[in-house]
Amino acid sequence: MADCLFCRIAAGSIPCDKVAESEQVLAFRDINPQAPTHVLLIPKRHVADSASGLEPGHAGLIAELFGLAARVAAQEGLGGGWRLVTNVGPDAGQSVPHLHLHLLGGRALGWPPG
Ligand code: DGP
Repeated sequence: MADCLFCRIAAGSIPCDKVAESEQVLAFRDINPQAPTHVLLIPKRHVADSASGLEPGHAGLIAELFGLAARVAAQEGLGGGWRLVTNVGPDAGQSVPHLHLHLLGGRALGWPPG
């Protein structure tokens, strides 16, 4: 989608600090990090605005998102643990309507998140 920020990052027309990629997924550092490691994982193609738009046909993509998250966590040395978050809608604070996971780690994250 031409007017979607993360589509433009995936296309390379807006720069990002890339940490990894797989066939369908791009991982890059969040511009406003909430932890020492804060990486966003996005499908390169705009399949849904959020997790609420996912369908059974996206199973392979979802596995790839989680698989790349685990690879990045290992790459970042997060042996002590890490967290994946996906915000859906305004009450969750979602600001970019392109499905994405936040990978957070590098400090004690606390639970519940607040
Ligand atoms: P969410 O609030 O769940 O929609 O998360 C969107 C995240 O995207 C937020 O943590 C900040 C990040 N972000 C917004 N604009 C940019 C950008 O231009 N580059 C990068 N790397 N991250 C961005």
